[in-house]
Amino acid sequence: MTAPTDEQAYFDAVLAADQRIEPRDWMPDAYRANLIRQIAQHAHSEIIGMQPEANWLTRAPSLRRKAILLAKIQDEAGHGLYLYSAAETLGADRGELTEWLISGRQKYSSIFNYPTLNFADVGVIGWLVDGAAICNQVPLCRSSFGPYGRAMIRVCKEESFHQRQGYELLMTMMRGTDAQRHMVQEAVDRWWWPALMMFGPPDGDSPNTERSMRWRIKRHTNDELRQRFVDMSVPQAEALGVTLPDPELSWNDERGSHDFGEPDWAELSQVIAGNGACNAQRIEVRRAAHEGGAWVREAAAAFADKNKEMRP
Ligand code: FAQ
Repeated sequence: MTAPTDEQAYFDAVLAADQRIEPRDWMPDAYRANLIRQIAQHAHSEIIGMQPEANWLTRAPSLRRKAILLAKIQDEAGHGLYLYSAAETLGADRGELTEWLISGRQKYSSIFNYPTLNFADVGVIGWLVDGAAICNQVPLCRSSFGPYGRAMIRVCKEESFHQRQGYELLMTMMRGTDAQRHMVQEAVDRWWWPALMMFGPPDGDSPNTERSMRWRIKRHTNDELRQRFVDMSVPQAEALGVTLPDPELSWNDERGSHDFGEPDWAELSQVIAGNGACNAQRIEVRRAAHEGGAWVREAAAAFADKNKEMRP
């Protein structure tokens, strides 16, 4: 492709050809700001998302379950780091992003503001929360911004393992006692609707979707992905032997998809606004970890300075 002299025209041509914008390419300020917004929110979600499952690390019922859970939580930390790195290629400052998370200026996913009340929650988070994350993130592998799309490829591979470990845990519990089956069903009842809310508000109330799709950052609308997730989850629930807590859920032959009930959008707004069950606790834990880690950052900076001085 010959590069047009006009930078905007070149940017438009790259998007029209479904190619990638790279960090050194010219890009509109609003494209850059929108990417930083989404990538930072995504990174914060991965980091805050470690907390609900970490609640069960010390009480995992076997060494095997503990090792799996530990590996999964460590993966989430890694995802956060790839994503902060991707945001840095756009000129964002990682320290500033963390400050913005802690001060409430930037958001993170609503889903991580719900409590994990029993061990089946670990399985249900893997199955439904990581399942929803995969559904949302596989199309992001084709995001127009190179570093984001490439980070997503690796993240999605790891999310697949997370989803499977959750499903396998639930299968095991469903083959167990009545009490275990009850725990699984009770956890599904609590997580189903919040999982549907992960895809964001309905399309009519989603201010960012139109522009993000035009810029090929997002490839599908919130409602399209929510529908895909419902269609994917119904047969999985049947195979598991659990009931999804939606009396309106039914197959629609004409549409070739499931009809389903309306999530409680007022609840989503409340959780996003900081009023969910665990918002305050999640931010407090993150703040304490950040402050507790100050000495590591200082030591790393001092070490880097020392190395610079010693270089010939
Ligand atoms: N929670 O105009 P839209 C994971 C905000 S997966 C909180 O539709 P957009 C893996 C939105 O930011 C979870 N806020 O926005 C894991 C916007 O506010 P703003 C993270 C939400 O960007 C699993 C406003 O509402 N995944 O962590 C939510 O076009 C297990 C209006 O919304 C990602 O972040 C919500 N649910 O679409 C980790 C994926 N929904 O910024 C540990 C990448 C919307 O204008 C354990 N992100 N908002 O002030 C995306 O795909 C998109 O950003 C959406 C939202 C789909 C989340």
